[in-house]
Amino acid sequence: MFEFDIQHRDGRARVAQFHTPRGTLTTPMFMPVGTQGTVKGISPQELIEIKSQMILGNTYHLMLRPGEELVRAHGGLPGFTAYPGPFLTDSGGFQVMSLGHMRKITEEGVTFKSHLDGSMVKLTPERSIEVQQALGADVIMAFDECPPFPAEREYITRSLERTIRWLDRCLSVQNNDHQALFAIVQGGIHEDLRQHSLDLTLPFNTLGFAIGGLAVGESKAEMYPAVAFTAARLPENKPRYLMGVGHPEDLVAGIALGVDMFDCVYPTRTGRFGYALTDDGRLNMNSSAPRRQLEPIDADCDCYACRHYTRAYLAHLVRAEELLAPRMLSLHNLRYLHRLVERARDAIAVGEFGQWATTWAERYFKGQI
Ligand code: PRF
Ligand code: ZN
Repeated sequence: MFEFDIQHRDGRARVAQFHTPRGTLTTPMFMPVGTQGTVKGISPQELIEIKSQMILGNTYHLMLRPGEELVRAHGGLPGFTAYPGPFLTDSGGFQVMSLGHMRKITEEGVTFKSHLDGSMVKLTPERSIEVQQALGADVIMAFDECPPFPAEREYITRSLERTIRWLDRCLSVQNNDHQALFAIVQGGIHEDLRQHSLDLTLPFNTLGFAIGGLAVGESKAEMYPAVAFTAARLPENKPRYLMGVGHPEDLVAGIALGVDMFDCVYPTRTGRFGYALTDDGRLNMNSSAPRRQLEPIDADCDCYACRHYTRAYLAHLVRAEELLAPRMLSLHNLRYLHRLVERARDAIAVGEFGQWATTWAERYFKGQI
């Protein structure tokens, strides 16, 4: 049910078709984040229109509210959300770390105080998979621990070793063939710890592998080498997913290093804050310049906002705090990242990825204020 067919290669970058039960995905791809069972402000119809492929859901949020059984009663996330395409759910471990209070991590799992009602909740590898089975995503993630940054080497080591034992427990309860479980490589920014995690993770031979533990506060100069090291050692014929990344430049850098899948709240979050992504950098719609500009955010963009509205109108909506502003900026920003990976794929297909990436980056960073 899951196949990963590489169609083009250019350096370490590749274009592939990832076949899943709910459809075939073309990678490299950017996956919009729909934590609460909705990509904030964007309808499923709009997601289809901007050519989103796979949507992210979250174990932690959905098990606490509305509860995974309600989602199961709708036939899983596609029925619940009315987005008919493929989904991926994260296992909850990362969100417990960033949102749960008074968490206690033991070999058994993580106990934490719900950020919603303060009740004590337990999440174990087995429970995470059970919830993800109820949510019904096509790709589900192993229950891991993502240590904070910075963390002691000893802590990262003990944590990644426990993550492997948790992976083993996840696989022992993941018994259906319509959900692919991806393992997550940890190890922080240390090459030897990444290697240690790889040595323990790769033998499980899961249908895909994620690079976790990055974009948690380290610099990009620390993150990129860790991505390069890890991606180069993951199997060639399986999808590679860089979790929680990223910004436009991270997508371009990650694709160059052989990453196939990305997700991040950045396009929707920065859109809600009034920023629009363009090839000339990030445009602040709260600033004075766009208020008089009669052109679209991006003349090359085919999103609804760029086809219908001027920068001046959108800047007006932002200033007036109208609901349409965060919606249209989120829509545009998502489409920008989808177009960015589409352009990267086209460049890879004709063997011009390096040149395209350099040209793109020069313009993007020249435009940054
Ligand atoms: N593990 C999981 N989810 C994640 C991460 C991780 O390490 C990250 C790291 N940036 C984002 N989301 N399970
Ligand atoms: Zn647009």
